[in-house]
Amino acid sequence: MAKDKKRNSPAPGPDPAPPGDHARCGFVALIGAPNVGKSTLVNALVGAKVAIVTHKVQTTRALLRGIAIEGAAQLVFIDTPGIFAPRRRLDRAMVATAWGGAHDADVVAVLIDAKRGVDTEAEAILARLAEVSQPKVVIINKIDLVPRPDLLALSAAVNARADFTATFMLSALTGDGVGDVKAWLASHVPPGPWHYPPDEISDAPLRSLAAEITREKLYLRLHEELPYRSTVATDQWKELKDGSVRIEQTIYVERESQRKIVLGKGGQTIKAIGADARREIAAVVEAPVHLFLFVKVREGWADDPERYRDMGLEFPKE
Ligand SMILES: Nc1nc2c(ncn2[C@@H]2O[C@H](COP(=O)(O)OP(=O)(O)OP(=O)(O)O)[C@@H](O)[C@H]2O)c(=O)[nH]1
Ligand SMILES: [Mg+2]
Repeated sequence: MAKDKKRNSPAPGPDPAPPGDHARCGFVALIGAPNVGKSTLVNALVGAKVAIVTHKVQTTRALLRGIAIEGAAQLVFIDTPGIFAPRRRLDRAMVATAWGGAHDADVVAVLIDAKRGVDTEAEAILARLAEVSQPKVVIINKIDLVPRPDLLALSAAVNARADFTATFMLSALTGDGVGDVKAWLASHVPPGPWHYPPDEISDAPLRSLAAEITREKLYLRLHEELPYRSTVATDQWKELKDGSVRIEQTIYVERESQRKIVLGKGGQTIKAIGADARREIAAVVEAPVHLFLFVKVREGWADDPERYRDMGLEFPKE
């Protein structure tokens, strides 16, 4: 299954039950401040890695759908970029995209980081929820990091600020409580036929996932501003006769000095990024992968409409 198609479930096991007359299907947007664990939760709900995760803020840049089946319901989770006070054009595009994702969903799930509580960013998001007309639930994530009694106070504080149909407390990392929210959503999304084939787990083509995986490795290896000054595109995806896949990707940076850092001394950094990415992409496509990474300086890529198309973002006029 090395083809650059949408990704199907790698999990063995019986096919999900055919939905029949009781089928339900709904879009659930996960919104919240950067780093609260939206992508980790989407992966936990889907049961496979469809979205990249890092310890850094602003990892997710565009909407991504992760698809799960729960009983007769197909749940389409929309992972969104973190919402914060945007400054640069790319920041504005990401935040506008996140709110757009919320407005297109049947249910909006607002994530709060249990450790951070209602900080300035959470406060700003909660204040804007009155504009969201869909049913809203709040998910307090990272409960593995705080004592239980603190959670009740946080739940009360959050519910005092917005009108939520339900409150969940979970750990996307350990999986504790993830099943409960999935079951609740399965019985609350609208009745109707499934939108996707039963075995589909993501709407993203493999070439986008592969670019995201490389970007994740870049975020993990590079520090400070550099990850935010770079983007990754898959330029070539070729299946070879021997069953392996040849992939060429370009990492765009804004300046020559940044290109030097991405390459590292004697090319060490790019080599390490490439090795990490290749391993993970090969596991996803279930075939040997030859990954070729190029680093290009494109001054002002963050103001170039074409890069936004690559990333799946609308290009903000200013
Ligand atoms: N301890 C703990 N860490 C978590 C949990 N969920 C997520 N994390 C960590 O929080 C960090 C951010 O996770 P992400 O899933 O990338 O967060 P996000 O909300 O998608 O972030 P952006 O895409 O930047 O908006 C990562 O280091 C995760 O491992 C959790 O339940 N417990
Ligand atoms: Mg994310």
